[in-house]
Amino acid sequence: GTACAIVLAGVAVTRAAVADTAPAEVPAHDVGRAYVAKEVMVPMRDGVRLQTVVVTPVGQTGPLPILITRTPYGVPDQAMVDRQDGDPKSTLLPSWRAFQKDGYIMVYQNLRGRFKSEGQFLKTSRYNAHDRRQANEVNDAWDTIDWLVKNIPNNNGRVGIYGVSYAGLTAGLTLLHPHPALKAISEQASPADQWMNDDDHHYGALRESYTFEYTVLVQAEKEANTNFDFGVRDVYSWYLALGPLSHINKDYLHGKLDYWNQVVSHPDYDSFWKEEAWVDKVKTSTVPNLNVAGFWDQEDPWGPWRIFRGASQHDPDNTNFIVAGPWYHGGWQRTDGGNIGPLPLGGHQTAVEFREGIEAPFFRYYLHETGEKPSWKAKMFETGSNEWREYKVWPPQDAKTTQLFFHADGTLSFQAPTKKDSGVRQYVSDPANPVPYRPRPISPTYPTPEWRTWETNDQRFVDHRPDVLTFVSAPLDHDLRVAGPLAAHLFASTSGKDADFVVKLIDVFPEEGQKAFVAHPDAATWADSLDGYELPIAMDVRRGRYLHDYQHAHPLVPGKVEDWSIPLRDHDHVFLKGHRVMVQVQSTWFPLIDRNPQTWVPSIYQAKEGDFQPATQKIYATPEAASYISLPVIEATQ
Ligand code: PG9
Repeated sequence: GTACAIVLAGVAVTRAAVADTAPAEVPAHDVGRAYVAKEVMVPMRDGVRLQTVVVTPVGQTGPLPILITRTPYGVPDQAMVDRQDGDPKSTLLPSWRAFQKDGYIMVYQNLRGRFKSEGQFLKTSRYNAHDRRQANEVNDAWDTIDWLVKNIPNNNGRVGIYGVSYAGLTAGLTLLHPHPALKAISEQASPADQWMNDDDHHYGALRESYTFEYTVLVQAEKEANTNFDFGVRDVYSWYLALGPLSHINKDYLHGKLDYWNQVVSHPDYDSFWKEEAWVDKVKTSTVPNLNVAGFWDQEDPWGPWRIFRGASQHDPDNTNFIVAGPWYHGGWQRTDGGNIGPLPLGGHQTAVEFREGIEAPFFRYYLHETGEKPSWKAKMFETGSNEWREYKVWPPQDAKTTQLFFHADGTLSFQAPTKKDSGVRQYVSDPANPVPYRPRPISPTYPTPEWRTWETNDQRFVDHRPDVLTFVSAPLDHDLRVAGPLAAHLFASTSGKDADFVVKLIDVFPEEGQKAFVAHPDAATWADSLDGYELPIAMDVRRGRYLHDYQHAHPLVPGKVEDWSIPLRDHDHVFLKGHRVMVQVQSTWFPLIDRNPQTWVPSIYQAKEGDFQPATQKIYATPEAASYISLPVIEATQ
């Protein structure tokens, strides 16, 4: 971004031109039609006016549908400029390119309180159906649609909303009270419940680096996206030197950023977070919705599945769909999807295939009323096999829940431990030396690209650490196809009174030696080879104080063996024959997740330096306490 230093409570921060989440550009030669962009201030019911850019194709002949994106990050430059055929300065947002053949009036709007939009930025998904004057994103979308269909000439009265992440959230929220002209939405990577999963917490464990850096991004300045300037190349060392989490306000923010204050004053799943959890109100499919999820989404991997499941409870007309693929957060809108991190995808351009073959036809059907309705409920790009798969129901009914057991000798197998190989493995977790969540130096969340693909990082960077337990299977003698929700069940104890357990399910690529260079001709150097690569397929964390009750934290009983159920979300992946399955277990994941003091404190956000103490963690692999991963396995059909 453009470096424009401002001062936030005594700290230098730099201003980024566009948030990481802004769509990427496509090359100028892809520009087809010419468009005219016009900025209007659209009035909301409370008088607040929102900065809105209306982009109309030049030479529009008949009425066209309207397709809206509502964002807190500023309207991207590409949407703001008039463009002409062949103008080398013109660029088009990737999905607009897929849409242009059909033709739409494209609308980009800044949310209230961001950039030139008036009012207060909400940073909340609260919605009270009984308060018709409440300022919220549901009503703002309603008022915007109402104004556009009445005021934009030559529209066909059919409106869609789509977008990624925050823009996905504003699309998803319309499900709660859709305007009659709203005929289709595509919620893409929307968060659903900021305490339970997605951006800010996972089951109550705080996503420290993300939540802090994101709050600065959107709340430090109204007309900019702000990147906190750490002054060091490796933010791991910055967060470690910071000490207890309370030092963020004490030393840097000084209570100036609302959202951060709310996060640290509501550690438990109290009414503050329950009211944020708008997805609990989604129980029926009110508007046709194409939910989109990335299997390696580092921000909102969970929301789309929850929204899809909520609307699936009552979907008599079959208008609620989900698409998922091998994508980082928003990757389906930014890239061609030919790879995810170092992983090639069988020659597919998964993101282009999504935009042209799924997203554009979806809006074509509902907004232009031509073409085909999706014949599937769920469509996944399955990794491993590298094939698109269609499902009439999700999760697939033919998946058989299969247990992959831990063994005391560090192996994993489909056989449960017996008395003979029964045992316990242990490690000491020290909050003073936490396990990095990705290889150091760790860059800031925004605006560097490394954050986007960290969930595909080779896990060999930690599997030798004494505080990371590794379990690994023998090479598979057949393909292991897994489609549906995964979970870990750890039987574990701690010597402390609180603890975190992180579980990673990993696909270990075979060692092919020199052959690797023949098999992967693109691998230019030794380091590029996928030989022995430890690719994470599913990862998550649970925090002990919320093991039995999300609303009230309770201490763990030192030494007591508990069943830690750790949901690992929905996936569709084939562990290929010859690959091995690995599980890693650890108790820190820093600074992605804040450090658990491992002693009892009423709120971790008020813990003192001395409260952070090492603890011994034990993982059981015995007949009575058999830790395992639960896999939805689909047997090969001959
Ligand atoms: N993950 C971001 C976000 C969405 C919604 C709320 C808060 C943050 C984003 O990429 O927009």
